[in-house]
Amino acid sequence: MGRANDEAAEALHEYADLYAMTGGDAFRVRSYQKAAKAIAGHPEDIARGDVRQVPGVGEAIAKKVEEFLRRGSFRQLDDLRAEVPEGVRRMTRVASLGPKKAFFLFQQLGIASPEELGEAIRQGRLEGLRGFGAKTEENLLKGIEQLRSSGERVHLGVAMSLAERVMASLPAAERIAYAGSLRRMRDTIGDIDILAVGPESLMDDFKAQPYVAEVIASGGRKTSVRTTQGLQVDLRVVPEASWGAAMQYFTGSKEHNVRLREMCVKRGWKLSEYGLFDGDTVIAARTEEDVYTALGMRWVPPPLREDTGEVEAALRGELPGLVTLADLRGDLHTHTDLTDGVASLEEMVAAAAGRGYAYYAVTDHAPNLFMQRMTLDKALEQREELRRLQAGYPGMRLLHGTELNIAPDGTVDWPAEVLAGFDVCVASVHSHFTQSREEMTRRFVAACENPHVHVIGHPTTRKIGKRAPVDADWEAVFEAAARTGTVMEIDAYPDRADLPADLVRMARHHGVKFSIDSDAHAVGHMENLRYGVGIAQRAWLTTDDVVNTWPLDRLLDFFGR
Ligand code: DGT
Ligand code: CA
Ligand code: CA
Ligand code: ZN
Repeated sequence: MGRANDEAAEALHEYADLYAMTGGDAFRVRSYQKAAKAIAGHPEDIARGDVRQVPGVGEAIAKKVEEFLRRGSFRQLDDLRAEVPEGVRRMTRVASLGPKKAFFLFQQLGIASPEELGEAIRQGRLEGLRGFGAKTEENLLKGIEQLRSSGERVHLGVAMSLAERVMASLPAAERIAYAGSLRRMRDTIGDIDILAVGPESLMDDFKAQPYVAEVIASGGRKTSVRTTQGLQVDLRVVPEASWGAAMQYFTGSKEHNVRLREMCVKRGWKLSEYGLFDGDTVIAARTEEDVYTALGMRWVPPPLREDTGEVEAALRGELPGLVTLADLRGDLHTHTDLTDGVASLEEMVAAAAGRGYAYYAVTDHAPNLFMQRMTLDKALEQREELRRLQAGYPGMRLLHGTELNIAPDGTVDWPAEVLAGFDVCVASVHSHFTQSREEMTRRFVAACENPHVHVIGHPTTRKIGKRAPVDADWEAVFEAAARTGTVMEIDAYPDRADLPADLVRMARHHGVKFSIDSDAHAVGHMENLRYGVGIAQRAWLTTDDVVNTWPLDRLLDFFGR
């Protein structure tokens, strides 16, 4: 996927938001959003081809995109940006405040940022305003606090594409890699840490890149910049001879490094970014493996380096054999343009085959997500089409599934006899996010107890920086999942990252099994599985824990429970 696609899609999404905010027609808002998704998911670089070939992109949108490709913006976007202050746009990131309401508050009361909104609520200035009752105000205050505490961190997907762009932009480097929280695959990233071996000119190359908005600090060994997206990137140039020690040090975590340093102190050694030393003698520095081996332990995979037992396990030689991307044999949660995906069934299936899957489930939305206009007839037609396609893919089993909606009372869209016709039923919460903990727990437990529900999709429903996780007694939910053999999903979409690693670990202690799914709405989204594998690794999962690493027979047996 070309970067131009992502940037144009981002601009169209922004335009759709601003357009919706300022009272634009909902139908057109949806068509901008659809076009943005289609462009982001389009396999060819639009900067080289014709954007009109992307499905869902008509003449009017194509013109905007072409102007964007020429000069990084388009006139209508400039106009709306001028009309809506930056702080008002940030207000739309407050959970439960839609774009229309945000603009309404700006026009009616002059409220122009999330901070001002919090202040206005506390001063009672919203009282009596239509659509802003006490419960709404309480939810808004929660959303504002959540936005504040999530600070400037970005999700892993944003940070990873930027890091890959930075590394590709410095061809003079003999060696270059990312370290820090990104290498540990945390779900949010504070800043990007890049290490390189290379000539002195590397720093100047770096500072001259188009993605650099501001140079924060620069010296011979380290340069920090702020990018046009607002993210900080630290580039460190290190000597080849201490590459391994530098990678070890700057990968962190701080807590993991503290534990290693304590071990060194006991032996009278010193561990730094330059190496492991006994006095002036270098014991290890060139590779990370050398450093860990010298300390009497196995090399620790970066996602485990959080001081949550990995140091002890590495010393005993008992680190888990972590699940890897190559272990995944299929995907159990994907969409097509029958509902809100942007690619056709044929395209998605062909892409899955291209990835070498042994099985692939199509799980479009079910009728209770009304916007998607799904019907049983459409689902059954899709099943027929899938059966026809099957003949062309002897090496890959196509599974017909659905993504059901878990209603507030824990029931799902279709009666048992309809559900029984699907190979895979994923069930997810898509509404009523603010139920009490007791209600939400009962809701999930009921979904687990439904014998036709195989997988709970994106269980916490959080969207990083946008929507808080739902409140549930997760111990009770996981206990029910383990008891009923219901799989908990690790939704690999990086703005979801759901379940997060800490809850995966908790669930694993209850004996829960997991599926790592892309939740792809476009061909390009299938790539996101690597982020799901990152979560699984951070939670110490092995192939035995992850059902979509299993052969199909074992998987279907498990579903048949
Ligand atoms: P972030 O950026 O907040 O997502 O998290 P990290 O882990 O990338 O943290 P960062 O960028 O401050 O530092 C990168 C790594 O460098 C960190 O994980 C460990 C190492 N490091 C940085 N400063 C220190 C320090 O003062 N002591 C120790 N032991 N390690 C440090
Ligand atoms: Ca960092
Ligand atoms: Ca840093
Ligand atoms: Zn969903």
